[in-house]
Amino acid sequence: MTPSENILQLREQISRHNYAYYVDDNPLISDAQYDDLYQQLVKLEQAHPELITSDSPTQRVGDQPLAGFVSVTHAVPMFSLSNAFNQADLESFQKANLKLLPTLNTTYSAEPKMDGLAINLRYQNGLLSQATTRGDGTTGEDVTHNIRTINSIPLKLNGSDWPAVLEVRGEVFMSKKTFQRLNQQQLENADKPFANPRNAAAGTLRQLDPRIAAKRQLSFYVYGWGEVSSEWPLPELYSSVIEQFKQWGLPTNPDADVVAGAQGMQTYYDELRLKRPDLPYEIDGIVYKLNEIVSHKVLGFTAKAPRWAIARKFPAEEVWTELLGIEIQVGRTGALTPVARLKPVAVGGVIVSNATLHNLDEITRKDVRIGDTVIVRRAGDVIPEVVGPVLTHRPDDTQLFTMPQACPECGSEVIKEHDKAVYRCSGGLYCPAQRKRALQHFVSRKAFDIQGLGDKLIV
Ligand code: I6G
Repeated sequence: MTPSENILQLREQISRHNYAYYVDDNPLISDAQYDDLYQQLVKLEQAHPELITSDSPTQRVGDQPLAGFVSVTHAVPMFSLSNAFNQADLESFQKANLKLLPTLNTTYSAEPKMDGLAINLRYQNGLLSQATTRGDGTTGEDVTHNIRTINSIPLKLNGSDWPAVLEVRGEVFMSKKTFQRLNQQQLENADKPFANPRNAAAGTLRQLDPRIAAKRQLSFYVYGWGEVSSEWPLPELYSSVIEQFKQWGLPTNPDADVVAGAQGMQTYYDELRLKRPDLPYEIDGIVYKLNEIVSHKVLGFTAKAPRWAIARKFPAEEVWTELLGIEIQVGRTGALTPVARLKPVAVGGVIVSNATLHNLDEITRKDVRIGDTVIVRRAGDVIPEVVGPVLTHRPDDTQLFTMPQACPECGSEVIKEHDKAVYRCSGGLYCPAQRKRALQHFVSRKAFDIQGLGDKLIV
């Protein structure tokens, strides 16, 4: 075998094993065997640098950080989706489409809506040439350097029957497992943990240095397309397009399905809601698309979204836990905020042990007592909140909460503002908590933006 043939064979083997490992979650060889293949390739390429091409697995991670991000105008705009919040919304969606197209075949593809970021991947002659964020739908940012580090995204498509220009779209996300590992590392390095996997994925794509993205291990599922050169005979069904993408080596969501009518959509929803806590990734709903592509052409788009697709959102995840206590936080202006100390509980992909209770009026209105079993909710990026007590589980020995008369930080008198729900420490800058918060505010980006004087130094 010539070195050139050997190199091609090793690349092909490595990308096959990448797919088995990162997409199928079913490695066919040991890590040591994989490393061995990779090192063979590295050595051969070192001996024959003229044979290195950008689609080689050794070229995923560039070694130079970018100076900045470049804006890219999408060849075909990236739309968003209309939302449905209940079954009635889905029935209206179907009815409206039937009105526009009475012969409509109401078979839908159904797939989990990943809680990540939409990305456009452009392949030219089968090679990944550019990756762009959605941005405002018209213009995004070039994040090719980071996207190339995602091992499940092929740098070169399988086969040769792809169109010369093929843009695919999908979601970049971070699995729950990777997110937990990353946050553990953040804490060990005294860095701030990410609030949820979506923020972690967004923060990773925003890195200028691809070596950081490579360590963070993002994932990707394809769900659509943008510009495609005309020689490709687009299949008749959306599900067949996705199957074709899979054949070309692109990762597709294994939990996707094809369902019949509004009833089929409901059944898929019920089943996925039950599976949701055990899925390896966070989702915030389900996307349904008419499976017959001819109907996409007839129905077209509103100003913002396709008429042939809809996202059914899940209600915010709610869990029960114990309210261990209520502590007081003193803010920059002296306002006292009651904070619930909770028995740690997983909700919306993060462990929650504190939740704001806003103010005394809220606590009274919700009738929340220390010792209660409480319902905690977290919707998307929102700070966790206590929805209310589970009255059927209220023990006999719960304690009512009262606002302190003296500031817990400095002992100064607490004053209730007339006609307002706010209680305030009267200590001003004598109060160490107010001093600290005032200094944090002074140096923050919103105020004087003093670099290098972060929260860690202000104690
Ligand atoms: O944001 C999205 C998530 C999932 C999508 C989407 C999707 O399909 C499974 N599909 C389209 C067509 C769009 N956004 C615009």
